[in-house]
Amino acid sequence: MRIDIITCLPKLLDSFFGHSILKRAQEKGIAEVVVHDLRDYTQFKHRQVDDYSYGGSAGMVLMVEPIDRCISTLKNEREYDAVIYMTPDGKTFDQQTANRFSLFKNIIILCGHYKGVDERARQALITHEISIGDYVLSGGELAAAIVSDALIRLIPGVLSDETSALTDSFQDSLLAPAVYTRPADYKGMIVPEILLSGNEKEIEKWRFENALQRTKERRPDLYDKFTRENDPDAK
Ligand code: 6GU
Repeated sequence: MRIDIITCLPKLLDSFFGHSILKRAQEKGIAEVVVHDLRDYTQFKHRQVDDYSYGGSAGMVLMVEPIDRCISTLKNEREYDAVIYMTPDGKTFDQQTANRFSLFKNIIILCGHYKGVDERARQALITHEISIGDYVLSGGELAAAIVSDALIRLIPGVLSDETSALTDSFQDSLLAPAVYTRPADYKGMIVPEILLSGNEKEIEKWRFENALQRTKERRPDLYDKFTRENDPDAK
């Protein structure tokens, strides 16, 4: 997968993609993240990429022209499956969307800033508008990093234990069960005995029940959805 990220703050993203799983995925050639500075695509002096909003509402708006030039340059180089704009008024990102997007070969992610981007850039160039939740960030960079991380870790070969992405919270609409490591007794807090038993079938059963219980307590909305979808008498 290749992800091209367009931003006015490229330095904000460099360190994030230069570390851990994301760095290794890039070294293995499984994923490639290329960060583009929107200011390289403007024809205005002082590398200006934003301007006052027509009609006079507060805040600066990213201009359509440099965005168009940057996206057009990329599209001339290869085909893209999606051009995603990170915006708080987009569709809320979730694991299902991550699964779907992780199958894409090439994507562009445009980071908004200030008061957003000129509406014409959204209409003419963007295929998907994505938010990461109901709160406002000062820019789309962190959101783009979050979406990229969620996609890249799903690509086969990125995680060393390939099954581990399948057992994530949300992957089967339940939260993940509790996990423990050594020591088995820490200050009197003991690991559930079944996990030390070596009985794989019983352990699997314990994990499922733990996941179910946790989901019921922490996310009743997910729990209700899960029980509805898995109730043989329903529908
Ligand atoms: Cl994608 N961008 C910004 N600026 N704020 C957000 C967001 C995105 N998602 C939630 N809040």
